[in-house]
Amino acid sequence: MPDADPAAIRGDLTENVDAAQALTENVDAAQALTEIVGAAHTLTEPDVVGGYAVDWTGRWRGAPLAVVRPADTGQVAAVVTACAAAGVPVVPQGGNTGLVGGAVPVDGSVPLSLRRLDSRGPVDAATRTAAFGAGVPLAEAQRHVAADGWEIGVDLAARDTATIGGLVATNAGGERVIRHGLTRGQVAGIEAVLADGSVVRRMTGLLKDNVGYDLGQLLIGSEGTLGVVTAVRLRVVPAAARRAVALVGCGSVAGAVDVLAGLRPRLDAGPGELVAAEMFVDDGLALVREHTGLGAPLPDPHPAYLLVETTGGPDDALPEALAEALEATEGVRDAVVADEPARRAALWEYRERHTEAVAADGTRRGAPPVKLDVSLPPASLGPVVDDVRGVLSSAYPDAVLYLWGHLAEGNLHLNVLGVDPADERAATDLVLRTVAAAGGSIGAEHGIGRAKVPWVGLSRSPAELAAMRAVKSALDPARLLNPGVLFD
Ligand code: 2HG
Ligand code: ZN
Repeated sequence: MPDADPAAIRGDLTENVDAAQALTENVDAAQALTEIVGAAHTLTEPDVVGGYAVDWTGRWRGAPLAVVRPADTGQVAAVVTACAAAGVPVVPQGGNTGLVGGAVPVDGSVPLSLRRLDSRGPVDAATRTAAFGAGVPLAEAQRHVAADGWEIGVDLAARDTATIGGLVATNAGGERVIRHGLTRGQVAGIEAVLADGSVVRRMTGLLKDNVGYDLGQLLIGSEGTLGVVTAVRLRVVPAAARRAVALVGCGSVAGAVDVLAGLRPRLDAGPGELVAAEMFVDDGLALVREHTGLGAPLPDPHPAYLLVETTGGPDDALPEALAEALEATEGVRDAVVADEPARRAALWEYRERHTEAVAADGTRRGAPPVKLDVSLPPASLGPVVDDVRGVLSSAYPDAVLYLWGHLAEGNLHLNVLGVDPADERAATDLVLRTVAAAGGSIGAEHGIGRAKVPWVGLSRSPAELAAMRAVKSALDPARLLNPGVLFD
C-alpha cells in the first residue's frame, strides 16, 4: 500500500474543521458527518443501520446516532476529530464477527465501519511483509498474497468476513497459533487514528526499529479503546507446498491432550511441520452433523476428537508421515488422514462449523449461547472441563455445554445454552471462576469486549488494571473510544 502523505491527512482534517464545528454545536450531527464522508456513507435509516447495530450472535446491540463509512485514513481522522469535539463516542467496527460485543455501538455513538479501507499492497519479498487497509477481509488478504506464493500466519473460521483491522484490534488467535503465534506476532507495522484525531503511522516494515515505546504493539489487542487501526503491514511466510490433515478419535479431552503430547515429538522428528491442533467432543460433533448434514468422520463415535494439520515442501511424504506418527502414538483410538484439498476441507468442516451449529441451536431454544473463550495450562484442560460440567449441571440442571477449541494453546470455547437469561451472569461467574482457580485466563483470543468486563479482575491484578487505566486516560482522556469495552 502506498504510504499516505501525513500532510495530506492533515489537509483533510483542516477541510473538515467546519464539520467538527457543526457537530460541536449540535446543529445536525448526521449532517456534519455527511460533510466528511458523503451522504451515501452516513447511514441513519433503521433498516440499513440495523446490521451495524447488532453483533453476529444477536446478543449485543445499541442505538447509534449514525453509522459512518469513511473511505480513507483522512476521513477516519476527520470523523474522530468531529466526534471528539462534540463529545460523541466512536465505536470502530470491522467485519462485526466479534463474539464479545466489542464492536457494537453504545446508544448515541457513531459506529465507524472500516470496511471501505480496503487497499492491498504488494508483498515486499525483502521484508516478507505486505500492507493492507484495515477493512480487508482476512480471506481476501490470504488470496492476495497467495497469488505470489505467500501465506499469512493467521487463519480462522470467520476468514471471509473478519477484517485485518479487527484481527489486529483484538489480537486474534485462530488456528495457526501453534506455528506462528497470535496476530501480534504477524504485525510489522500499523497506522492508527488516536482519540484526538491525530494519525500515528509506522508502516516502514523495518524489521529492527526500536525507538522508545512500541505504540503499534500497544494498540494491538486494545479493542478500539486506544485508537482506530486504519492500516496494517502484515508478515507473510512462503506458502506450504503440501498439507495433510488428520482427524483422530480420542478417549476424552485429557486423552486428546495426551495424544497431542505424544504426537508432537514424532512429527518434529519427521518431515513437515505441525501448524494446527484443534479439538472438539462428541456432542458438539453430533450437533454439527445435525446442522450441516455431514456424514460421520470415522466409523465409530469417540468421546473427543483431535484435528491436526501438517505442512511441508513438495517432496515431503506428509500423509504417510502423519499416519505413521499416529500409529506409534498411544491413545489414538482411530484416525483418518487426508491430503487431497477437498478431503482436508471436509475434515476441517467438522471443527469450523461448531459456531454456526451452536448459534442455530440457540435460535431454536430462543436465546443465543453464552460464549466464553478461556485458556488453561494444557494439563488442566481435562480436569477443568469435568469441573465446569459438574458446577454448571449442579447449579443449572438444564444447562447444555458445547466445547471445542485450539488444543495446543489450551484455548477452550465454552458455549452454554439452556440457562435462563436471568441466570446467565451467575453461570458465567461460575465458569470463569473455575477457570481462574485452575490458573487459566478468562480471555484467550476473542477479547474482553463488553461481555467480560466484570471479570477482568480474575485475570489481571489491581496494579495491572491501574496501569491499563492510566494508559487509557492518557490516550483517551474523554473516554470516547469504544466506551464500555475493557473497562466499566
Ligand atoms: C472458533 O475457534 C472461534 O471456532 C469461535 O474462535 C468460537 O464460537 C466460538 O465460541
Ligand atoms: Zn477460536
